Amino acid sequence: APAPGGPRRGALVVFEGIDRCGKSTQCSLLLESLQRRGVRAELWRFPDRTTPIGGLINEYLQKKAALDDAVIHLLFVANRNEKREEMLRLLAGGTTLVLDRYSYSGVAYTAAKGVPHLDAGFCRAAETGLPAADLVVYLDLDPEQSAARGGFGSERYEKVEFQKKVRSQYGALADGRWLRLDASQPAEQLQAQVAAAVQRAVERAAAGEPLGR
Ligand code: DGP
Ligand code: NA
Ligand code: NA
Repeated sequence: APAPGGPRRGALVVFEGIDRCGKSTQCSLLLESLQRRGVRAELWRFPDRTTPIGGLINEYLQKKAALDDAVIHLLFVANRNEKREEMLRLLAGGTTLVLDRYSYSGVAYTAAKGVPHLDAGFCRAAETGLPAADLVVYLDLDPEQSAARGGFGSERYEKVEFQKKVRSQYGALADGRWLRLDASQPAEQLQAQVAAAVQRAVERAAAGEPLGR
């Protein structure tokens, strides 16, 4: 339970899915609805391309830099860890964090490459120490459909064949905190389901359910 009179912790809500599944739209809609209801909340995205490490990741994703698969993976991990303390501080102070991608992208995208020494077990171990999501909203979409959406194809991983492998990796990650939604639904319909689940996660966090690792 929270300390008497102390702040009620915020919830860690993570959006995951293949490229162009509609995560960014749903994240923005959610942030607006939380703020309208007076819930203190921030929206972050990973990778955070604004840090020096994020700059390297950006060059890799834009195919301006070639990097070894282990090296780029560990840069993504480092990019999450460089925000770790700030995440913990905000959550403890009562701010709900909405993340557009997080550790689950790390596991799904790197394991999808099929490099033997970078399997899902290795990727999961690399995330140890980061706070676990209270709720993962997984927006499930057929890669053929995401490919038909605007902008698909410009960055490194945006190829239908690879996205199919990412989707199957995501399929193996689901646990009790995972809400799978059909991302082919209209955005408003999807948002209603997201908002209901997030409301429950925010209430559980405020009631003192401990943050996982
Ligand atoms: P965006 O979400 O549009 O900023 O794109 C980020 C891209 O990077 C997307 O294709 C998913 C991928 N990605 C995110 N995190 C990781 C990670 O930890 N490892 C790998 N290999 N790829 C990641
Ligand atoms: Na992308
Ligand atoms: Na995105």
